[in-house]
Amino acid sequence: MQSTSLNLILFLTFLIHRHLYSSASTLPIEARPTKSGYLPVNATTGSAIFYAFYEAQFTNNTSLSQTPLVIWLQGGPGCSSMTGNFYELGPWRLTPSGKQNIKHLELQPNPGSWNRIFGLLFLDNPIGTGFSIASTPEEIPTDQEAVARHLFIAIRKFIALDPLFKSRPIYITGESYAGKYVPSIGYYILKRNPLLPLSKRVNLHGLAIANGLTDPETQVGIHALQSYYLGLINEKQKTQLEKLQFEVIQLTKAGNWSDAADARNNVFSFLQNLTGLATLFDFRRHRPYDSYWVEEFLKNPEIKKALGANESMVFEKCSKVVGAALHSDVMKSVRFKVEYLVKNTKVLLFQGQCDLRDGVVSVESWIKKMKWDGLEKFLDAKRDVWNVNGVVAGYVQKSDNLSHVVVNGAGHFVSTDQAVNAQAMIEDWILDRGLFANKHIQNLFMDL
Ligand SMILES: *[C@@H]1O[C@H](CO)[C@@H](O)[C@H](O)[C@H]1NC(C)=O
Ligand SMILES: *[C@@H]1O[C@H](CO)[C@@H](O)[C@H](O)[C@H]1NC(C)=O
Ligand SMILES: *[C@@H]1O[C@H](CO)[C@@H](O)[C@H](O)[C@H]1NC(C)=O
Ligand SMILES: *[C@@H]1O[C@H](CO)[C@@H](O)[C@H](O)[C@H]1NC(C)=O
Ligand SMILES: *[C@@H]1O[C@H](CO)[C@@H](O)[C@H](O)[C@H]1NC(C)=O
Ligand SMILES: *[C@@H]1O[C@H](CO)[C@@H](O)[C@H](O)[C@H]1NC(C)=O
Ligand SMILES: CC(=O)N[C@H]1CO[C@H](CO)[C@@H](O)[C@@H]1O
Repeated sequence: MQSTSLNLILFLTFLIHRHLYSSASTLPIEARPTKSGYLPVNATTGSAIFYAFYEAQFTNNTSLSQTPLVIWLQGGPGCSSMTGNFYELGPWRLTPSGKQNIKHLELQPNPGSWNRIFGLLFLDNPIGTGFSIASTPEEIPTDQEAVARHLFIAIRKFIALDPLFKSRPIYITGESYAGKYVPSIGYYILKRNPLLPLSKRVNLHGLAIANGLTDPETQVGIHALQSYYLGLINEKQKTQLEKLQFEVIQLTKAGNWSDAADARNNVFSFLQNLTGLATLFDFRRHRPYDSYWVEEFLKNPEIKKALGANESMVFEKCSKVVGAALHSDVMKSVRFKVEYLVKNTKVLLFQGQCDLRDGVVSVESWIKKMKWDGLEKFLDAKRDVWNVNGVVAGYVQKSDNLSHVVVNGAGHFVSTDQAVNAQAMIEDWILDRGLFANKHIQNLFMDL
């Protein structure tokens, strides 16, 4: 498999200020996906979801037919999962290096890749995003039901690619705006499965959301307080920000969806202006996240060819067209879907601690509002200190099917900041190990 000392230089050299490429090479064999290409979602129109799949690096004696499959969905709305792939949790990460303004992009093995012991599937979702094809702009989903319908078709098409995929447990994960997508596809699968013959069901085993936007009306209410207690704004500014937040909530309650989404952007714009931070995605950063490199990398025709992507497509990290199609969806809540899911499958909510957009306080604000029998028990559960290799990595709170993890030393892009810890978390959660072990079973053994 991958040698950790391997360090491939792609000679994607260009002048940083003028964006001129000097030369380009193709994707090395080692870094190519196991499978990649298109999953058609509409035979009539030709719209299709682009995918890149990386098989598990180690499967030990577990047969491949039992090795979990993890699906990753980027947020946005309209941002490509290739950011997750090449900047966060994929097996090969782009790393800019070099002196002065001549930069090389290097692909380096990611020690925190999520495909160490699981198959890992990146989907560019919805159509129109990344390398995915929307035959007409009108076909791009404008709500979560349409997003889920396409994803369901794509996932089933993917499973059909290999007879070994059918029995593998599937975990659907994602970040940020995928706090909408993940519950929506999970809900859709659980509602559809019983109507289908066994052979056509999606073998869903769990859902995980990183720094997610799920219940926006609740989540938008916390920014003033969070920033105030971090010392980023004073009391007068807190009051001003609270007023803007209240406007978003009023517009949402009135069902004025588009204006509500604009008003939410205004909250961030105001907070940005007050704090002067490089990015609200991580209050510690002196520069924004470098995910821009992914876009440069994927503009290269040879790389597109190696990935099985349509070579004539111009890759954009985030699609404005998709963003616009889902603009009126932004403030709509999918909390009710999580309430349903947590009764029927396991759910993990995790956040990097330093995110000011969809961080810890933001997610906890809607967890508290869940209509769920297990909520009281969850809120009362012990919050464990979570160690990785003897160092505090964060905190884990778990009760029944719901797990909540705070990842220390991370912003919005958790795996970019804490790759190895995020890998430890996802592996333990999927395999019910460590702090994610079923507690009452553990106690049972201790009594013996
Ligand atoms: C495929 O596209 C056609 C034409 O736009 C539409 O009528 C049909 O509902 C679409 N099917 C799916 C599954 O989205
Ligand atoms: C796989 O199974 C064989 C036979 O049971 C055993 O000898 C070997 O140590 C196992 N390998 C791993 C990596 O678990
Ligand atoms: C939506 O809110 C705006 C104010 O931001 C207002 O001008 C507009 O009339 C509202 N639209 C509807 C349909 O209520
Ligand atoms: C933030 O500052 C920019 C640039 O000065 C300005 O255009 C924008 O209106 C400001 N946003 C808010 C909400 O004040
Ligand atoms: C690739 O994309 C272009 C432009 O979007 C489109 O015209 C063409 O049909 C696509 N080719 C294939 C093979 O899908
Ligand atoms: C947790 O999910 C399982 C399915 O994985 C379900 O059978 C169980 O009832 C759920 N537990 C609770 C307390 O809702
Ligand atoms: C699922 C599992 O137990 N995977 C193990 C397979 O083997 C590698 C390398 O020995 C271990 O690191 C994994 O934990």
